[in-house]
Amino acid sequence: MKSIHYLLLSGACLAAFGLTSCQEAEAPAPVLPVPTPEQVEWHKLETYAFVHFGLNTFNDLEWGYGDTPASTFNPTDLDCEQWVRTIKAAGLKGVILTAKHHDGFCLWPTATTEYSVKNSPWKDGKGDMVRDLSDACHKYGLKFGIYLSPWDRNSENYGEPGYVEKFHAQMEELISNYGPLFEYWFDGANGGDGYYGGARETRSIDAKTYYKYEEAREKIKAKHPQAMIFGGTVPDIRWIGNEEGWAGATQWSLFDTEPAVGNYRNSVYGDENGKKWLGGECDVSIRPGWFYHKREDHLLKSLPHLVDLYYRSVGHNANFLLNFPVALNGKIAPSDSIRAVEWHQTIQNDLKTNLLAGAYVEADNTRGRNFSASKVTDGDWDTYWATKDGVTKGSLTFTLPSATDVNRLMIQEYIPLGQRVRSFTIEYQQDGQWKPVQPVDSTTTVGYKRIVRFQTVHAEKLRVNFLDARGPLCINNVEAFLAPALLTEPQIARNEKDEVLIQAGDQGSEIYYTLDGSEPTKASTRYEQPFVLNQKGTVKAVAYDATFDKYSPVTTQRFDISNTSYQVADEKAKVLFDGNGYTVYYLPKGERELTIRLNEPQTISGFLYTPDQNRWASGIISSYRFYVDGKQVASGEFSNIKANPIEQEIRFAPVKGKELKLVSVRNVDDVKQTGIAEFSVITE
Ligand code: FUL
Repeated sequence: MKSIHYLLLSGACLAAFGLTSCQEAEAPAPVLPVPTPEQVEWHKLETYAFVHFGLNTFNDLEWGYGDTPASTFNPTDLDCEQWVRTIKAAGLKGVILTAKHHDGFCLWPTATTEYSVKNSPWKDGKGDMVRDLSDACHKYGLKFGIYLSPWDRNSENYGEPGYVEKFHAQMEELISNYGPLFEYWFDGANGGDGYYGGARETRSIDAKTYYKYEEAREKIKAKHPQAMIFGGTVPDIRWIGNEEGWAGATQWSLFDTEPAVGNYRNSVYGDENGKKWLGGECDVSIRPGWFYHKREDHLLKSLPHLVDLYYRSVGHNANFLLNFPVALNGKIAPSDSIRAVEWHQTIQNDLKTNLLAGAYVEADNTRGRNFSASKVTDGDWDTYWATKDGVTKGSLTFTLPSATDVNRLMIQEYIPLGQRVRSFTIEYQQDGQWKPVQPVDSTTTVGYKRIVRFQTVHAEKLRVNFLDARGPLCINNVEAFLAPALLTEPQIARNEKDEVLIQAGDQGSEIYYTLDGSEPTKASTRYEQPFVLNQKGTVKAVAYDATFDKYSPVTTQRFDISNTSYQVADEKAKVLFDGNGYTVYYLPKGERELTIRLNEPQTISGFLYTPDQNRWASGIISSYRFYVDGKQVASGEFSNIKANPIEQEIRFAPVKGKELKLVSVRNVDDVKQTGIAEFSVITE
């Protein structure tokens, strides 16, 4: 009986696929480079958290200079378990703590410097925050990681060999006492200026050699073989090249150049010809800054924004590192906790029901029965569909149990054998006709995970056509979903003529707005065309989709005095007030001062400077002085503006005046030409 059954089966195999597809076949040879088993495990984490907390928090800074006293560190209600509960509820698998940021202040009682929690009032100097957080992680089953800034603006011997010894000793304390660690972060910032034990000067080092990263790596790996090293000269993973939280749709986990030396241009996409496996990590803060600033309370990233980032990081074959700027009381603000949890719930809901469960799947080429098409739906990560040697294209066709709406497709390659797919397309069959889906972004690489979002279609069948690959195809998982609509909030801008323009994030939605501070609904004024707002005011707008009866989150935009109140000598400088961060005014070469006259004197309490928002912008101011009627009212640095070129808000004691002068003391990368995209005074 058994043998008859076998014969029948073989006959069916012969008829359906030809002989070889029904035989056991050898696995395809790896296509180099391949990830280490530890790198594979890191990819599987997908999302985890960052916490930025320290002296900066208490001094309202992004990059402390290293001169604010340790005594200013005083969280009243520090609760690392609260952080961990939030992080866990947000589905994040671990947390990386800024044990020391660029200001040099250590969150553990290190023996290497007096600049630490032991000289703060917190727990009478007996606290150890690294311990508290690692214990909390242990208790709640989260992974724990360390950020130790190489740059130290407090240390007197920064720049000399003595500092490197100290830096390694700090690392030794951290790797010896707080494991196990899943990630170790060496930040790339080396800005130069610092307190340096009172010297208050600019010091530069050669990041490639100074910190002895090769030795550091050996020490870390000896104790934490599983820890992924970020940054330095011998990393395991790479920065994605922006602090906005997204990776290119084409996303190779391969890389060639040395990330530590600052060639970040390929970072967004990786490098198909890269000789190393360096998966991308997308770091982003849930607020504009990495540290907590009360002035950013209303700038928490919206739910649609964060969900979009998930699809453009994890869905683009990269990991997502979401930062929480812990507040002054030592807790994650309730608004941030709630947002992170709703973010996680939204994604879970989007990807809840796999529509391919129970689908019949066929392939046009199969290596052997142990690599059959059904391996992509068997729920086993380590089994995969593979094509024969020399076959680098092929398609998978899924017949759905019943015709259904669908708008997401997830594909995974079996990366232990290397990253292969270069491009693919997705089609659906409706009423017997094959048509292409309309994807949100290009369908090129796959890698560990690719999630394609496309306009909802009603499909009887789905087909993935792999068009090109670096070797035989090895696909271990394909899933499809129907995610509910999530409306993006509108964008509001005011141009040089004071016209307010509101743009919807999604096609087909209606926009409603208010000018009196109330929450807009479909009963508010409908936005049809730009309108004039030639005075100070707040515009609130919402998108509404009548088909789903759904609202987007509300966008709130405050505008200060009229954009026609400013006079500039050079006509070209009008772009400073056009509400568009992509149009830039460059001062004539070598000039560093921009003078702006107001039509009438105003009481000014600050200004906003927006640097060029284009990628790889040049001419960004990093240190400034600001004058009102010839009197200097503010000076300082725009911390971290190179990596995170967001709008900068500077406040000072109110002063009445008419003539404003913004002086660039230093530009990023010391370039000669100074650029300004947007400028506004703050008069409240
Ligand atoms: C940057 C740092 O300079 C920022 O302050 C922040 O820590 C971010 C994660 O990395 O390079």
